[in-house]
Amino acid sequence: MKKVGIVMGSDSDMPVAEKAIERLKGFGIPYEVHIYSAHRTPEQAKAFAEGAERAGFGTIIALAGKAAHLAGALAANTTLPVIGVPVKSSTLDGLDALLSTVQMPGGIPVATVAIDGAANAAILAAQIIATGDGELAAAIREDRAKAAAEVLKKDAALNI
Ligand code: RP5
Repeated sequence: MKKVGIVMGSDSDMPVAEKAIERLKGFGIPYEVHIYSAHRTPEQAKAFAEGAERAGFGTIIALAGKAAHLAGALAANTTLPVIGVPVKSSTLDGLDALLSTVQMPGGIPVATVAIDGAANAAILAAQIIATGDGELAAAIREDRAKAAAEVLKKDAALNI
């Protein structure tokens, strides 16, 4: 199975990254976690993106806060799908990171999830990997069915 690369701009992004890691573990998807910054270690970020396909990655999740250019910088150097997670780590409540991540110029897309939306990023990554893996696709369907059943259980328990 193809791996998912989780790249964060700083170790301070780890609490958010953990939500993605938990989901990928739940689906049994292999992953690697790295700290490469678009600004502090631009060469290493570029090298990772350039080598990612050859290294067996199927998609990359990039988490960054503040002037969050990491997802875009990785996307500029690979044709693998890149999922951007804007991290709420600034005085602007993550809106800065959201806009920095989502407003990509034409031709270099980044699939941007919600602020701190690392769990959804992992699910989207799983869905991308699952396009070539029927067993994983079934596991994702099962996961959704379980989540739906939980909602319906809560509905049935309403007593107002
Ligand atoms: C970004 O700046 C990182 O992704 C992080 O979210 C934010 C703050 O980084 P630190 O100053 O905590 O290292 O590049």
